[in-house]
Amino acid sequence: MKDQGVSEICSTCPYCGVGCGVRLLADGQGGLTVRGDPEHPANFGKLCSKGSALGETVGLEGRLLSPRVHGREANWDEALDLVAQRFRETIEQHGPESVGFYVSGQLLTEDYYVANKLMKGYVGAANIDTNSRLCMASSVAGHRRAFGTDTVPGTYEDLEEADLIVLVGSNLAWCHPVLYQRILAARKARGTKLVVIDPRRTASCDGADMHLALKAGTDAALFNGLLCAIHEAGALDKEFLATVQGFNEALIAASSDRDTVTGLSEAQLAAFYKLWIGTGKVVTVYSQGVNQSTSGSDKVNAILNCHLATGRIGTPGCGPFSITGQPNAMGGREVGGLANMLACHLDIENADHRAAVHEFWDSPRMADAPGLKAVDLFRAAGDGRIKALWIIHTNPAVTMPDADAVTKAIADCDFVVVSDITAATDTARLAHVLLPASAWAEKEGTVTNSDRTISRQRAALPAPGVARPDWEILAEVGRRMGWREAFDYACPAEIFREYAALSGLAGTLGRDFDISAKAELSDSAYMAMAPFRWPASATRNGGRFFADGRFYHPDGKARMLPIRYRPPASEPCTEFPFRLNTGRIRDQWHTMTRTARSPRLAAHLAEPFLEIHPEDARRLGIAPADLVRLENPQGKAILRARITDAVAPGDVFAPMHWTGETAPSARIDALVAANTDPVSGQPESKASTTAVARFDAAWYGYAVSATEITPTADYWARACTRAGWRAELAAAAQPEDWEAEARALFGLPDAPCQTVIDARRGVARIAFHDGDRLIAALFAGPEPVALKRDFLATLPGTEAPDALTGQPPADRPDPGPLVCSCFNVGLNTIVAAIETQGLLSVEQIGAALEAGTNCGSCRPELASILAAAQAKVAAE
Ligand SMILES: Nc1nc2c(c(=O)[nH]1)N[C@H]1C(S)=C(S)[C@@H](COP(=O)(O)OP(=O)(O)OC[C@H]3O[C@@H](n4cnc5c(=O)[nH]c(N)nc54)[C@H](O)[C@@H]3O)O[C@H]1N2
Ligand SMILES: Nc1nc2c(c(=O)[nH]1)N[C@H]1C(S)=C(S)[C@@H](COP(=O)(O)OP(=O)(O)OC[C@H]3O[C@@H](n4cnc5c(=O)[nH]c(N)nc54)[C@H](O)[C@@H]3O)O[C@H]1N2
Ligand code: SF4
Ligand SMILES: [Mo]
Repeated sequence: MKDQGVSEICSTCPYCGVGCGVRLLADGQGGLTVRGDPEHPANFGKLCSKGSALGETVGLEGRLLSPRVHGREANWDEALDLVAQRFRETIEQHGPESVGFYVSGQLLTEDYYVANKLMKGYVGAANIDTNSRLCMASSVAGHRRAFGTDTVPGTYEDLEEADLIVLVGSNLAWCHPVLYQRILAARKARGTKLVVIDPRRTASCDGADMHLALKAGTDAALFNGLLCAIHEAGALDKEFLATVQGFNEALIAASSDRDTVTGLSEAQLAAFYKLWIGTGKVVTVYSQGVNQSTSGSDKVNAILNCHLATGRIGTPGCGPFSITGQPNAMGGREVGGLANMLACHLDIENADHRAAVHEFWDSPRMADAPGLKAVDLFRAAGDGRIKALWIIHTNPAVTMPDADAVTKAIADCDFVVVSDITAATDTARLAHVLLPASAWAEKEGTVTNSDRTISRQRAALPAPGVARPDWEILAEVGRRMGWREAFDYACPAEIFREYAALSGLAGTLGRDFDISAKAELSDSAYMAMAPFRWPASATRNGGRFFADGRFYHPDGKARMLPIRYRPPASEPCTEFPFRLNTGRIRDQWHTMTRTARSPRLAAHLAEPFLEIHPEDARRLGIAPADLVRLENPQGKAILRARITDAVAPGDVFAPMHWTGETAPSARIDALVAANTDPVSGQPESKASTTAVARFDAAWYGYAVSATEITPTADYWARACTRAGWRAELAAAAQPEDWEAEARALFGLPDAPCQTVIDARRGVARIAFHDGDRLIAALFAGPEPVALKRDFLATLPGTEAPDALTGQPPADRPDPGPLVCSCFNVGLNTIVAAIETQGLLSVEQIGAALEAGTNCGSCRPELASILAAAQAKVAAE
């Protein structure tokens, strides 16, 4: 859709499930300006740090620009014919169950629709699963058990109309920043109370009234305790309970659980229960701390039980709110991306549903049973049951639990196809055939965000090389496998119409996902389609669900489930005493293939780390900036220690983002056990166990360079900077020749260099120049090297005559680690301004330095920097 006068294009951010609207302006030379869409109902013009930096990530370096077959460049016909032929032959010889697709909640709905149709209707098996299995599957299972349908009842407005918001296992401040800012704004206006339930203190706690640091995995016991307290307080909604089955059984089960397993004090529990029960308008938001658990579905139902028992569902400011992670996680659930669902909320186990879809597609076959879920799909690839696997828009060699085993399974599989936009990912490296996809801002389609709003993604840039949209690649293969008519789509609008028509059929079968009002949309109306919330049918238009007491089980009633707390699958023991929690950081997206290309996003946290409690660190002899080694039966890792009481003693936390490309020893999923929830099949990504020890490095190094650094040390982590690259290094043995080490590191066999080397003490500083410009420098020593890192990172490409001192000149103070990525403001600058200008609030910091005044993603951190500075003053 073009804005009048200006050639801005309205689209949707490709990152999180908030689904912010963006306005795109191409400069005609491959560049793109991105701003928030003031009219989009998800964000009304706001963007977070990742959304604001989108323009920095659309460059073509690293892009996969042409198909590759066995590592060599190929044309589309050759690559597609090979894929179609190998899949067809495998099916002929070994049956439809011998092939699989592993897809992604980042695919557009149209891509997903074609993939699902190809597998379930034409291959005739259901071995298509998605990374949403690692993300939303427990919420899907919980919703289906309680409501008879996988539906989020509420809308984003509820976050503004609630009087209490409870974040359970959600670091909303970093993972859904625009929603967190919407909550903080409402809080300012109406005093909304905010409670965070998370074993770890996170940025989301900075704005909260209460942080319940429960013991990992005990959420079900906590919400069982709440259900009992609701009952005891006489706070049940008896009228609403007439539309709910299973209350007594749920209460009996809850009463036999003990909320003391949460490790929270009686006073904390009582205060939380009182607040929840005493506040009419409550929204309970939950995310991966709930879903990624072997009791994830039960945690979800324990939460839903409390909302059903009080009738707090589907009315303004009320309801459980499973917040989706990926931009189209919700769309994927709607369109049947999971191995145990059909499209449009139709059930694969239901013979009538299967028959209806079969007839609608007029397809030769139809899957008649659920397929393999992600963890089992890769196990089957590893043991030869799956002989041809197509991985689309996801990087499982990094993000699946037991990632080393998954990497081996992909490597061992007879035939692996990967569709990606990035040439070198840990998964792409294992493919027999690589297919170049068009990226965000180069293609057309739709996505559904966390509150059921369907928005268009639109193209503003031409696709580079011969890249093609994912739906088109899938349709090409479908046609080449012999199903010409079924996959003869000319454009995404055609796919969308077919999907909308199928949803109408689902509507007649009594399902809620019905967008049949869009089934006759013209191509131009599809191109201009404004965001809308489903349902969109002749009888229903948007709105909330379930306040009317109408649910989607055959009897029309909801279900409360009897839930009993179960601990995580692996309990800490003598050998593996630590509980390993994992998750996200503010400025990186998953395996960093896009966000790591933005220097300002990379500057926020430039290195993988392990949060560990000060007592544990002391006991293990781990000092600040030391490296730590993790080891468990699945794998090993080396990360930087970050000693903090944000985690409980015995717990450690590591981010999920680093990969073979960015920090090979920090692929944390190598240590995550592949234990899954028995109902949802979702892996327990947040509760493995591990041993932790200090990593005894013989030397530590820091390197900066104008060109890409490719280290080989035992530990390394690299990030891009405005001036080139930076890297942290460490190894168990000293190099024999420091200068040779540095030359290999930078790929500079002949460049002139300055050196300060004391081989006996193990100290080396080496700088390479090209004329009078510094091109690379290495600083190494036997201890973690104390340097002005952020300053040094700016030096490549400049004269920097004193680079080897490692110190900035007096007139150029070191800004310190980046806090505000929009205005490039570092920690030291902020602390200095607080101290010298006597700043007293986040607003005053903004007025003085601009920090926090654009996207707001760093406001929680500014608040904690301010609090720390004030505490320091108070102590002085
Ligand atoms: N910056 C950024 N934002 C993102 C993403 C990203 O990669 N980067 N990814 C997107 C995606 S796909 C997703 S799914 C979402 C995820 O969004 P979130 O779920 O908010 O993010 P996580 O950091 O994975 O986990 C949330 C919290 O769960 C806590 N937790 C661990 N165990 C437990 C437990 O037993 N109980 C409770 N109550 N809490 C526990 C962790 O300490 C962590 O702080 O983020 C989306 N947004
Ligand atoms: N330990 C641990 N592991 C986790 C989690 C956790 O909390 N802890 N969280 C899990 C969750 S919730 C999620 S959602 C997953 C996410 O994990 P993944 O989906 O595996 O991670 P991404 O980095 O998002 O992978 C997306 C890939 O698609 C490529 N790509 C980008 N755009 C396009 C496109 O338009 N078309 C195609 N074909 N490819 C494209 C990118 O280059 C990249 O390789 O990780 C899971 N793994
Ligand atoms: S909150 Fe940030 S990452 Fe999520 S959709 Fe909005 S701009 Fe994108
Ligand atoms: Mo996710």
